[in-house]
Amino acid sequence: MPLDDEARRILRLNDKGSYTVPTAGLYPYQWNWDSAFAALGFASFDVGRAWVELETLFSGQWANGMVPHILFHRDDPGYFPGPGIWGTEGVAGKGEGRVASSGISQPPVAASLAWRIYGCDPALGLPRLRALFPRLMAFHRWFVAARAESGAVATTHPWETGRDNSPDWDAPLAANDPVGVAPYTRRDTGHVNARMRPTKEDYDRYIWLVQFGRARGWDDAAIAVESPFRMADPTLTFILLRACRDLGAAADVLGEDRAEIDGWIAHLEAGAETLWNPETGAYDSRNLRTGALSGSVSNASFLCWWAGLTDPRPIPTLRRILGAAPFAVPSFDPEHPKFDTLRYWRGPVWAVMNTMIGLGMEEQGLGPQAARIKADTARLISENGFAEYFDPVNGTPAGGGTFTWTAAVWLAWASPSAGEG
Ligand code: 9WN
Repeated sequence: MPLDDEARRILRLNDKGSYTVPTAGLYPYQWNWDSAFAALGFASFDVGRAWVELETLFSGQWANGMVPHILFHRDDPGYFPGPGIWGTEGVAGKGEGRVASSGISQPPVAASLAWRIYGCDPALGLPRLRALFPRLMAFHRWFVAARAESGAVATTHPWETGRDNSPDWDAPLAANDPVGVAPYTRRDTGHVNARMRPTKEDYDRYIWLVQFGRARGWDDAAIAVESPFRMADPTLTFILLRACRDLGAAADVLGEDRAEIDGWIAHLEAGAETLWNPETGAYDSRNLRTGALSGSVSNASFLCWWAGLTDPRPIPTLRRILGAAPFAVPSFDPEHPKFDTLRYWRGPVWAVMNTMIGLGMEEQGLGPQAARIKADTARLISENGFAEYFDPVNGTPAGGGTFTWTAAVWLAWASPSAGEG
């Protein structure tokens, strides 16, 4: 199928040998969750290369278990903020790791995708899964210890959630005046129309939070106590919960003890319930400084089924959102005044989110709605290309082009040939 060929061409185009960039120019480094999806895409035609992608990602793991959101393998002035701004060299948690990196993490989808990649070729995958297992355990252990004090997983920076400028973060960001941000030049708006990107007000606050973490030597305990931004997030919570279930399945195959993993699952399941918002009929983010829920219905709300929760409560809200958006799943509620069809995580459709939402819904018996989401994703890609994200009203491709994770989930899920052979 020609689109399958094009998707494989994109993965090869963005392949730097042992890791893959999300797209040349706009994102010239290895990103955490993008890389895990890249591995899933490679697994459809080169399982060995898929494992290498994950192994390179975990080569950047810090001594405390954290896997950074960006690994700066080779300096590139085309992206801001680069390694010099993060200032992670020599910090305590980083240990002896040699790869320059950011100081925060990203949604921990790696164990879930490693488990799927293992399933593509168990004979090849068994030793690779065995070698990665302790690193995955350390990553999850770090998340639970450093971020899950409320049960749900909290974030210290919008970039960590992967949903950078979601309206979820508006209130806590607005409450914090970004005083003392050093002058900087954005690079993203040199690659992509500024209309499709976060605003300057957002960026000032993103950089303020980077300076805040750096000033504390990226010390998790200090940041947990002192940061004005501590949000319990459905993306991180649901993706970690699912990843723990998949890590548990891996433990069973490897003959490893899974008691610790089962403890994490119980903790996160209880935490997930603290994100339920009866007023919106959806899972939401919660400000741990004030206790307030955001009041947001986002695409992360519908990751509950990917997390393995059997919960019919969000179904009416899902139906409403599917009815309101010509293309599912919009990243933010189309009936909310803050909905914006093109601005990044405030409306556009993201194919990777659709993949997790759709797979989770299929597992939980929501087959017809899952089929709609998969069909919309396939149409968006086949009519508009492998874009970073898409306008949910008319399908306009937005952000970067020739995008790795869009190509990867085409091959692994949305393509009519996905799953064959
Ligand atoms: C900051 C790479 C990443 C994704 C995120 C997406 C965007 C970065 C940016 O691009 O974030 O991490 O500079 O805008 O929001 O989900 O991992 O594709």
